Order: sequence, then structure tokens, then C-alpha cells
Amino acid sequence: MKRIGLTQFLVEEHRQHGNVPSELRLLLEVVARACKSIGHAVGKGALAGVLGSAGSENVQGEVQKKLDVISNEILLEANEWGGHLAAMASEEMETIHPIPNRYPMGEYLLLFDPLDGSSNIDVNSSIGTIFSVLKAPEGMSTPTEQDFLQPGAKQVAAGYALYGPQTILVLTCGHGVSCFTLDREMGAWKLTARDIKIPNETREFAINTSNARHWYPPVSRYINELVAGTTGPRDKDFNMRWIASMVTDVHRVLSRGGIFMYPADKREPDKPGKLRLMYEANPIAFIVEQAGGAATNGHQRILDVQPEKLHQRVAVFLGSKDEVERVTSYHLE
Ligand code: AHM
Ligand code: MG
Repeated sequence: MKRIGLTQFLVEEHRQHGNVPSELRLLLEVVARACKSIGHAVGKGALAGVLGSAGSENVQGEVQKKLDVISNEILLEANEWGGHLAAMASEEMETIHPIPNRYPMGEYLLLFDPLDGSSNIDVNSSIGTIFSVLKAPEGMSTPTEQDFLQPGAKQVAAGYALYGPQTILVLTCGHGVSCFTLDREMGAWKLTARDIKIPNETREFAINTSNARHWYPPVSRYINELVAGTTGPRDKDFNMRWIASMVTDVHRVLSRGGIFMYPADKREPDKPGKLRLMYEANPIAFIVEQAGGAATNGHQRILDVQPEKLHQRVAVFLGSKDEVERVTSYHLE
């Protein structure tokens, strides 16, 4: 089978749907190239001295790993000079990163979680990069944080790279979800799946059950029913998986169905859940919806949440549609 590359895919996608103008295509190609570099650093591991802690904390108060910092640098450097971006924002940086004056300013905004699943880095398990692309507001001259605070429904593209047994790139530009596999010898992304659809029928769920005692009643009820299996109201057995790398857990859901949850809980009522709306929940929700699944915060569609802060957190329920609708309905009862 002849496999097309990322550029050909994006050119043809634009021809068909008019959704990937050349500026956006160039931007996505640069992001994909940066992910290739991150994948290379990840693959070198101890040989390149990239494992372990960086000895610093990010704005969320989390200890940064060396690879968190390296991946952030790679994405910033790769995307600064091309002329298609106005500014960037990252999970690892407190404030936005406007494009330096020496480069032309473009019309897009890029947000990323440079290395998702950081706790997996030093144990050689799968990790990823998540990114989201927005259009800068009309008439914007100097980008500010406010310009980024657009609901996820406004994203023009989103994707993730997964550094696992294979390095892959999953992408949506608003007309379905495609997957590219990195041909390591050629150094090229090759299309390996298009129009990915999340199976609706599932017997698999993903949640960190060590937090069970902190959950709110709708989550406890839903999980208890799954765990009860054939002896409970669902009348079938469910299996559980938790990799602690959202990208990896979500990729499994995309591949064979399931539901992924990181709920809000009673520990920090003003911090709903752990995952970040702008860098994690929005791009993944866009992909999941484009693959026929659903994504809510228990009360509303994630893509409709109006962001108030760059680093805002959000509860997440996403994956196979019927399951997401069920757990959401328990919250609304
Ligand atoms: P990170 O961006 O700092 O890596 O944190 C996000 C990760 C997700 O990938 C994953 O789903 C979650 O944190 C795991 O959290 P926990 O360690 O509480 O299970
Ligand atoms: Mg993350």
C-alpha cells in the first residue's frame, strides 16, 4: 500500500474541505517536526542524559522533569520564526510567549503540553505531546493572555504525538481524525489511519481509583456500577486500564473504545480535577468528538466551556459516547 506523507494529506484535506490554508499547514508541519525531535530525545533517554528532574517547578507547582523543559524549548524554538504564529502558551510556562519582534507575526495561536504523562518518563513508559491551534482574534495587535481564552469549539486544529513502541501523530483539522506513524528510517510521518471512529460499545474504563475516597457521588455511583459487572445494573463485566499518561490512555480509547475520566473531587474544590482545559482537555475533546465520541466535564460539553484562566483545570469524562452520556446524566440528576 502506498502511504502518503503529512504534507500531501494536508494539501488534499484543504482541497476537499477548505480547512487547512497554507499558513496553517506550515504551522502543523513545524509542530510535527518538533514532535519528531522530542521523540528523538525521548528515545535516547539516559544515553543523552535527558532523564530525571530538572530541579525546577512549573506554574502549577509541579516538579519539572528535564524532558518537560527540553520539549518546551524544542517547541518554542521550532515555532518562533515561521511567521504563522502570533503567540504560544504552554503548560510549562506561567505567561504567554509572544513571537519575538525580529520575526513576522502571524494569525494563529499555539498551545501545548510539551510532554504529557511526565511521571512515566523515567520508567520508560509511553508519553506524549498535546497541541491546540486557535485563530488570533480579529484586529489583535499585541497578543495577551485574553486572546487565548476562547472556548475549545473555536480550535482550528488539534493533535497529539505519542512516543510509544511506535511514534505516532494523531491530528484533526475539524474534518475527522487521522493518524500518522513516524517512519524512523525516512524521518517522515506517513498516514496510517484516517477517519478514526471510537467504537461506542465498550467494556473498558480508565480512572485513577486511588482517589476513590475523594470522589463525588455521581462518579462513585458510575464506577460502582461498572465494577459490579454482571452482578450489577450494567449486566456485563468491565475491565480497567490506567497508564497515567492521558495521551496513551486516550489513544487506547480511540483505538478500541472506552471511557477516560479525571473527575473533580473533594480535595481542592476550587481546582476541578487535575487536567488543564487549554492544553489537555480542549485538544483531546476536539479529537474525541471528531472521532464520534463525547467529552464533558460532567455538566457540559468541554468544547463549550468558556475559559477564564490560561492554566485553568477541568474535570474530564471522554470517550465512547453512551458511557460519557451516562456518567454526565448522573451528574445532572
Ligand atoms: P502532566 O501533564 O504533568 O504529565 O500531568 C497530566 C497527567 C495525565 O497524562 C494523566 O492522565 C494524569 O496526569 C495522571 O495523573 P495521576 O498521576 O494522578 O494518575
Ligand atoms: Mg499533561
